[in-house]
Amino acid sequence: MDAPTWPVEFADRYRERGYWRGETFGGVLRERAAAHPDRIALVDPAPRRRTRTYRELDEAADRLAAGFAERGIGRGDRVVVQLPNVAEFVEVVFALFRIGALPVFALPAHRDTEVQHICSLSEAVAYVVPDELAGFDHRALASRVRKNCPLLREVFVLGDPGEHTALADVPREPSGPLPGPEPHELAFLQLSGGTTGVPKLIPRTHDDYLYSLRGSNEICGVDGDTRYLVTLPAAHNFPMSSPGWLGALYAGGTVVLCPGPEPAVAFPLIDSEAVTLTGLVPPLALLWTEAAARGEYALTSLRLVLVGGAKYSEQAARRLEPALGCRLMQVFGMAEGLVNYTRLDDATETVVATQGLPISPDDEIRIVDDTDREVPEGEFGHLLTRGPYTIRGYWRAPEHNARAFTSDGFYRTGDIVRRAPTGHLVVEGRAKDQINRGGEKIAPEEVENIILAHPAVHDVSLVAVSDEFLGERTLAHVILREDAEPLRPADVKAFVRSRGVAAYKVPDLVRFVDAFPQTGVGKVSKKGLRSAAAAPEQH
Ligand code: J2J
Repeated sequence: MDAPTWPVEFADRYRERGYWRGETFGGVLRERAAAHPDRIALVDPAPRRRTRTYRELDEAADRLAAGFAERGIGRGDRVVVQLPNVAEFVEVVFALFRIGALPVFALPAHRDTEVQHICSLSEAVAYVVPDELAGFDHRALASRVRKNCPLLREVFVLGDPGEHTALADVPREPSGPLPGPEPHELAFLQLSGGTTGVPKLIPRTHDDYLYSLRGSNEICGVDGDTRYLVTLPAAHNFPMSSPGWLGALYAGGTVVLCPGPEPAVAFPLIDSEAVTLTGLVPPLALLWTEAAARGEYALTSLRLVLVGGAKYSEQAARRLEPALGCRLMQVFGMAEGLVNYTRLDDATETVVATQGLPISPDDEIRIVDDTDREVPEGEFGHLLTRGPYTIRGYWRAPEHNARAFTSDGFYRTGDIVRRAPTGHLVVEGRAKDQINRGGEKIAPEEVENIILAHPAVHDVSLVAVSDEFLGERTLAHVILREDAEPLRPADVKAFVRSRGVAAYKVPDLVRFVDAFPQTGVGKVSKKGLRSAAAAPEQH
């Protein structure tokens, strides 16, 4: 088995209680297309405005599914999808859903290191990329990755294909119905933020993910009139499911694909497309709040903005509603499952100062000390959770699963939380070795391993330092080899960049030290490094 799943008594209960309804993504789209074929499902505004009705999206998914099947992509096969916020992203994903092939979601920012890892770990048979994005040639990246991944048979390119296959050339002849997946089977693999050297893959089923969408829609009031703006990268779990573009499509609403998250791009779209709902990470929420206060755009259609992915300061949260003229909802979620929202009828104090309540009455929450014993009510501790849409284990990672899950199936989130008197969760911090750079998650070990490959580097430790805008930035403490030529911070950053990783993983700051602070037991003290971090960077 590729990943642990829910024990049968849990699965039975989740079905009895109506959480798992036996639907699949392919089936849901088919039903919506039958119910309201001419309603607009997608608006892709750039470079020229294109729309897809539900019928068009349904047909496009069918045709592309037939073409993919003809190219040998079958049920259960993994296909790495790395596309920006465009209509084709949604079409490709639904085509794969129809076949029962599993999209594996890479972020557009990912480079050789990440894509190589994701393709190898998932044993992907195909990889879907844009030709170029933000001046970066994804075809060349695909060619390099293909050399190292013998199982990767196909590269499909949106745009000019170079040496690969154009997505537009995949045959689009309609075919008979494909057998398709069962609701309890995997729908896709999502990426974990990662706390170890390499990210893990998160296996999500049709049943469990569709429940999280239905629950999110109910909490956020998503219906057929919702116009959801995909501001963050569509591949990330937050804009996909909380309630996200999949939630909006589930409800028969309209999804507007935003080509960039900055106010200059998003605000005119909100006005011209009458956007009602979107989701932002805290740094973007800050930018939007400041930009909206300038009053250049009406933004009258906007009803609700969700903010999550990283800690949102209470002070910033208080300013959002008056500036944007809409409701704020905080969301504390994770691609592994559990998602918490403040509620539309919560008092302002609760909305600005807490990270909400779980979606489901069957989300089990435990707040425990270092020995897994529950802490007294209101005190903080480690958040453990299990429930009808929280995974029971990562994909093909038995050793990691033994650490990341309790023996009775609770996921160790790595987050430190407490319960407010209202019962809402408040995120106090983090026990996991991860840096949250404005919602973008960085596993220090992954970046440390890259820096260690530099011939002049003896040892390195990456820590978070607090930052007013991003919440956290990264600082690399580097010990050079005794015989090495001195390096500048810029050399270390350029080295990391040259190894091909997402730009957000390049250390913001680099400092050269002679030794790391040690803990009592002789391990590197990350806490010591953070408190020593106040000193300025050397040049
Ligand atoms: C503090 N930390 C938060 C918050 C996530 C909705 C929203 C976010 C994600 C997401 C998601 C936080 N305050 N409001 O998948 O569906 C940190 C926690 C958590 C980790 C998960 C969704 N919201 N976090 O961010 O898988 O540390 O999902 O465990 O990327 O982000 O990261 P990720």
